[in-house]
Amino acid sequence: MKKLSLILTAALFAACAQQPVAQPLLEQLKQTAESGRFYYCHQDDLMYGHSWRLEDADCDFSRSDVFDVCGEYPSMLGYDLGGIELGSDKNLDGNSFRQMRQAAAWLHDKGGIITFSWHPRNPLTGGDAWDVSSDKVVESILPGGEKHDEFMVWLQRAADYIQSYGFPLIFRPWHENSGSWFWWGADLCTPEQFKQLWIMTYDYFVKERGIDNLVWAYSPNGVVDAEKYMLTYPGDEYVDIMGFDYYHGHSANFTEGMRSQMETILPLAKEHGKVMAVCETGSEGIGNPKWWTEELLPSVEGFPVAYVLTWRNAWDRPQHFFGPWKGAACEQDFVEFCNNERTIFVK
Ligand code: BMA
Repeated sequence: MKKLSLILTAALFAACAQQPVAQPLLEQLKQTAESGRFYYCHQDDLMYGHSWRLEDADCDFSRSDVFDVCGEYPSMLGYDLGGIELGSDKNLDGNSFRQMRQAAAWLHDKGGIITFSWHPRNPLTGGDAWDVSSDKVVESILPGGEKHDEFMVWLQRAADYIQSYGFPLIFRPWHENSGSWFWWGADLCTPEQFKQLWIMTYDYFVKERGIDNLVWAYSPNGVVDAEKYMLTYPGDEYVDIMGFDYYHGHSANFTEGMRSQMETILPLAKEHGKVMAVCETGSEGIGNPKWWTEELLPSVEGFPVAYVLTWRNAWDRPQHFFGPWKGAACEQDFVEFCNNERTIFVK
């Protein structure tokens, strides 16, 4: 059983992306990674779980699939901004933006950390984030593009929401860009356009809006080639975390596949003075009941990673789960994972 210990140290002002308010969080992530431990993060935890979800009027956020199984909460929550760009009350998976903020504050008060991803709609076609029918989308939203002004309103809405949190957060925009399943993916824009998109986002948030509570995470998917990883890297000034997304099934052996990612990224993270993290992972439906201790833990063994995020437990798709839940075959194994000395949970 472990308690989350918050280690806040004096700020080290290196040449990196984070702003003063985010600095203690970044230091905490660095020190945690160096200590050999990592935060366990679960996407959409507290909002819903396998076969349950919050009602709109709910303001008690104590239910959690993770807690149901091990009696402790994930030390990190992953939430998604998808839908905020349109001014919606709920995100793309039906979570209320208000409740996400309340639940995040609830876990933050217990020492927890929040990380945001963003699956925004396609600003050119009107489709969703997965609409890759045009390779002109990124171009269209960059300065001078036909959708630039509209897209700046999307950024403004996302910035307003993030600003309403008032405590440090991890922001992981434009993720999995090494694949081509999102409109900002590898085959849909040039590396230069991708970097411009990132820098435009950063400049608007940080320089124009003065948002100083974000730690910025860069997270391509499944890249084992250092040159490819760096091809779309926006620059040290704009990134704090060098992470990656990698799922079970990407290669024949998950553990080896994960380790190859980190063998590529760790030297880069060291060279650039960044923190490494597993920004998204999981095995959909967790076929191996010992996945947590037989596959996930060995995959990060010996690597300094600040956190490991497993994706969501959909409440309406019984096989679409990546975390534990009461009754799942992996229940007991997850308790062992929770009790392992490396993992950090919140009581
Ligand atoms: C995907 C799936 C979708 C979901 C999306 C955004 O991986 O889980 O069902 O809508 O992420 O959260």
